Amino acid sequence: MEQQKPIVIGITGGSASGKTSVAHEIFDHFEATRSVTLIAQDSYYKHSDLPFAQRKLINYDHPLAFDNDLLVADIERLLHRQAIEKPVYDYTDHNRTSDTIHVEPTDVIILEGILILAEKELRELMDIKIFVDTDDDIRVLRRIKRDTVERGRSLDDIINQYQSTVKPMYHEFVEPTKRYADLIVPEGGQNKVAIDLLVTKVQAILDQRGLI
Ligand code: UZR
Ligand code: MG
Repeated sequence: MEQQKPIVIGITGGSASGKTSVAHEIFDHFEATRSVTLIAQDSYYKHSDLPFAQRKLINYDHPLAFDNDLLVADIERLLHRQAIEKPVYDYTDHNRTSDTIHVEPTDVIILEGILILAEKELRELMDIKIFVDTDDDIRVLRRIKRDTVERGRSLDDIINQYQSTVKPMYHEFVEPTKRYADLIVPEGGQNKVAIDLLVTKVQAILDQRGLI
């Protein structure tokens, strides 16, 4: 019998909105019982040959910063039950590394990133589209905490980036994609009711497709 189409869940929202947390909550729920893959659009930032000082200045919040062609191709491969070599991005170096991670096809594919709904081709591959909506002040505070600890940034760098690209690009490109979402989830990973509803819906689609 031909295998049923895997389910693709898209999770977007501004930087530090809680996308990754929502994605992990769903991942953790299904991991024990079936195959799940988590793909971050961040892994698909374009490779750059520019020197570090110039790479630092790239606008990483613009749709053109991503290699969306490769991302679409990889999701399509997974949908055809073929394995992919997922790129690995290094935030401290502002570049893609030469490593890749081998990813086998799975029944559930969770795709998360700031601009996944900005791309029509990507939207069309998703069964459920979620926008995580968290106030700007909360996001900037989270971003300061995260980027100093996890991404090797100084407070000055974070503030400069926020003012020069993160905030304007959020309003120009990210926030307008809310219109494409099936569901708007306030406050990300803390929202247990929304996560329960999502998990139930994902399960219903899996059952419907006979992916049990
Ligand atoms: P999330 N980003 C960097 O700061 N440096 C890079 O080399 C690549 C990306 C940031 C990017 C964006 N922007 O706001 C954020 N800037 O990573 C997206 N400036 O990641 O959604 O996890 O916050
Ligand atoms: Mg994230």
